[in-house]
Amino acid sequence: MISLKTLAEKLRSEKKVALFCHIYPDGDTIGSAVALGFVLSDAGVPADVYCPAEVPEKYKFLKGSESVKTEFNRDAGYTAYVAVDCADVSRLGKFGEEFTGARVTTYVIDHHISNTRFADYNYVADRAANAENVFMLAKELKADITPETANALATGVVSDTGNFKHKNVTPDTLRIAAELVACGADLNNIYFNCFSSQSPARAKLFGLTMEKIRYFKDGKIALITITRDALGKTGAKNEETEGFIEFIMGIKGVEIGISVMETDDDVYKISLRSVSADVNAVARTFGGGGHVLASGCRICGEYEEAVDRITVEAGKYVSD
Ligand SMILES: [Mn+2]
Repeated sequence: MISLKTLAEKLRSEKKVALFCHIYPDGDTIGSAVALGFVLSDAGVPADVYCPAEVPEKYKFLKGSESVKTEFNRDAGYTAYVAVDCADVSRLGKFGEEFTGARVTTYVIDHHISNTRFADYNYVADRAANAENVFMLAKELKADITPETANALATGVVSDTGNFKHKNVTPDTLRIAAELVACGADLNNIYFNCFSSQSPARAKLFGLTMEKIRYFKDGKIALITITRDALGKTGAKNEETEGFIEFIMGIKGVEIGISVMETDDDVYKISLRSVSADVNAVARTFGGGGHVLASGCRICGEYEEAVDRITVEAGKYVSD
């Protein structure tokens, strides 16, 4: 693990940098990477942002998101690769091999406690959003925080804190948010784009999904299932299910929320949320991880079997 100061010094000495977002891109990985691109450019180091998937519709309002690339250009003369908001190399998706086999210096800038430190230089600080780490780095680099940079960073903070309502919010989160607003971040616009604005297809999928909530452990565990069939029927995209799991956490008595998304035949992407239980530990049992109150993993197998395995494991962490 390196200090912020060392990270800033090392990055400043690079000639050109490739920044990588994670699979199933969220507002924090996109916002952090786009902002870091602006910050590094301001510090005299040109940077390109790569994402293993298209930038989700809801983040396209961000200036800089239009330049995010999905196909890697190895001949661009990069001297360094930086993974942004990625807890482990699998989060890089199709760029994983390029990153691990890199002949250039690799860096990790992340905020997940489960981070595996898979780069040459790793900066991992347990802040609510990785965008906060990028903000601290920008200050260390004495880079100009333009309204564009502030909006990208604030999007990271807003999206990883559920608009400042998750338990991960600290006084520092709010102090950083205040500075971002002072630099021109428009929180109202960010909230609308990240949380409020939705397609009719998403609204329909929401209805179908919530109609079939399943309960375990006397209602202490609530589980939703997002099938490919429902996605197909409604026309909603996988990424549009963001926020579904937060909704079930509002159900009285629920301590752990589980979302089971069918991504392939007998392959399920599991997301976990909790009021206080350590769902990072639950996810780790299945080779995943994340944060204490929000984590995820993947389970392969038949649907009922996958549900059984995850609910039995999560059941060990609910109150008696
Ligand atoms: Mn994040």
